[in-house]
Amino acid sequence: MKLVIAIVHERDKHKVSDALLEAGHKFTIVASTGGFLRDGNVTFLIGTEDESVDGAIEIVRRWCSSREQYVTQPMPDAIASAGAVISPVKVCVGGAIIFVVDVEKYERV
Ligand code: 2BA
Ligand code: 2BA
Repeated sequence: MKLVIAIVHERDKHKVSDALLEAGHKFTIVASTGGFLRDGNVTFLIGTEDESVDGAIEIVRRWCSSREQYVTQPMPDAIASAGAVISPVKVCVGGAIIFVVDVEKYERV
């Protein structure tokens, strides 16, 4: 068994969860926050048999779109207090970030 951890943009949450449900996956959605942009995102935890991992990833891939965003990077305090001006930088966010990890034990008690 594997645990698929998928970090998805808030805007794609409903499309991904509807498609996962339709395909019969069991999953949990956790509200999360990107460390860099500090925007809300959601983390899907999908516990699934090995042979269904690719199907789950394909669903996430299909329903998550990448987008470009301009951000002003957080500045270290010392630089900010010196009055430095920084210009926004363009970052590409998503589609989705996916990790797959082995599940040592799965129990429903
Ligand atoms: P954030 O940390 O808010 O990052 C949003 C986007 O900003 C990233 O998009 C990336 O394009 C850029 N970015 C992030 N950290 C950066 C840095 N130190 N320097 C320059 N640019 C940076 P994605 O890579 O698509 O990531 C989307 C979200 O997925 C991230 O939101 C974070 O919540 C999560 N994530 C990405 N990589 C991760 C990792 N290795 N471990 C855990 N979470 C991760
Ligand atoms: P929910 O997803 O809200 O599911 C509540 C209950 O509905 C489940 O109880 C199960 O009896 C049923 N259920 C869920 N998905 C189903 C599906 N695709 N087809 C048929 N019945 C389904 P539990 O199995 O005790 O799960 C309780 C909660 O634990 C779930 O809440 C979910 O948040 C999490 N969970 C369960 N299995 C998971 C897995 N494989 N991966 C990640 N999270 C899981």
